[in-house]
Amino acid sequence: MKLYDYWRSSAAYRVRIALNVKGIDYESISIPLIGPGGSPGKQFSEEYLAMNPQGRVPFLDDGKIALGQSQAILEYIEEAYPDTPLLPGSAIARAHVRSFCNLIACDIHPLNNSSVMVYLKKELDVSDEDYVTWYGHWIRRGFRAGETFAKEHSASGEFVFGDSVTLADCFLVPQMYNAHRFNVVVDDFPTLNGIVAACNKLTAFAAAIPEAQPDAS
Ligand SMILES: N[C@@H](CCC(=O)N[C@@H](CS)C(=O)NCC(=O)O)C(=O)O
Repeated sequence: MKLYDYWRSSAAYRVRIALNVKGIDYESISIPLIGPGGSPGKQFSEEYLAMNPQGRVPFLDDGKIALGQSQAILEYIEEAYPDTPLLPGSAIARAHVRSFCNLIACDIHPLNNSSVMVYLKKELDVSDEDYVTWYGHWIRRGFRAGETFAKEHSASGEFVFGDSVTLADCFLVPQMYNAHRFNVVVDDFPTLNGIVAACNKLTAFAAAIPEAQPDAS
């Protein structure tokens, strides 16, 4: 199992958490997204693009499939490696978990990922200050809905969906990490903060944090 990874990629962080929760051994292959002196990263190398034309991380290769896109990767892992399920049993509960995941994966993250930041700053001359305002706006808008969702669904337990870890937690924790990285105010999301604290007490989550990765700098 090879994971093309980067310590600060929140999309790769989701996959690291899921692999750890399921106890799947994997080799992390670092694809530095920023080259020396701010030059283009290794995701744009000919060798990497030949394997993953999207030029992004994460990318997973388990010898049976070579696949990009964290959501597709996570769904594949869940189906191919069903021990320690990360999706609940009923169709309704699974749909709720996926809805929470999409809130982060489709509505928050694409507006804030590194390529958007580079484009806003370099091509549209957006200042650092305005970029941080933009970043926080999209996180807070998504988290307002996420807080309401989590309050309703986590009522019986510590995690987004009650008393066991699901894919929803794999998406929430990296997004909260990014919020802290950019000093976004998140104090008014007590349910989300409580869930993140509970997750980070688990070894699977602690081992996935960016600073614990071999390529962290
Ligand atoms: N929708 C993709 C997003 C992947 C993505 O944007 N990854 C970022 C890091 S979090 C990346 O590779 N950025 C480098 C670039 O776009 O040049 C997923 O969920 O895997």
